[in-house]
Amino acid sequence: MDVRQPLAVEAAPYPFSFDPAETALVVIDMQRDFLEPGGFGESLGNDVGQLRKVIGPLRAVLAACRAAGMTVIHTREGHLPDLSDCPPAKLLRGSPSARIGDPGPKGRILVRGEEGHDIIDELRPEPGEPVIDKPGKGAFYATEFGDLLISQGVHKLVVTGVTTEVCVHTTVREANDRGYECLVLSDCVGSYFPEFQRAGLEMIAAQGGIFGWTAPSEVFLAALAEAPATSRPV
Ligand code: C5J
Repeated sequence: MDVRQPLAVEAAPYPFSFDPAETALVVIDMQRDFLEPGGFGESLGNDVGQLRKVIGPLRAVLAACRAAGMTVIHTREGHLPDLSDCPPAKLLRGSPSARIGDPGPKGRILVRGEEGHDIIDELRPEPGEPVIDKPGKGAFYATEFGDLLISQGVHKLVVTGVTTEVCVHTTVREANDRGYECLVLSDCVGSYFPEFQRAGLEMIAAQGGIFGWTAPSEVFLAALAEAPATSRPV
């Protein structure tokens, strides 16, 4: 008989319970293209410095989840070098200073294999941690993410990364529709726009948790620290 008790995080709109053995930490798009000058984020006119405050808290969460033996999955938004997986509607949208596929200081903008497309050094995946390359904003669309969650026996997600109102929201909404319960860590997700950060977090937990829960990382870390050694996967 399994006598493990789930852990509880003091979250909004009410406590989020989880078993670390069946929960994945998802780190969304912490790529140079979004966080460093000369990439996709800056080409759209954004102040990329806004996202850097996420790095410190997310490093602490990543370390704790790894130590607890939780599944850790990273994602990267980007396209094949021939851009065959980039719909014209995305490629031609707006009037950025540089478009997807154009050359930039860190290689071609938002193209797989380029320096700018990769995850920042501070949050580099460890060997064995899956990295999902996605052409869209959501992690499920046109990727192996859904199958991976099923094969790993994952039922709940702790979601982090950038940006709150775009790829984080899209992924959490996709996950919610597929039956996953998602906790979004409020200081481990970031937006270029402070007002979108606030509203984006409020939307998730509004209406009784319409598509998820939110909590600061320190509260999640406190709950994870309660995990008995025996409940940790090896
Ligand atoms: C955007 C993302 N904002 N990772 N991508 O285009 O949120």
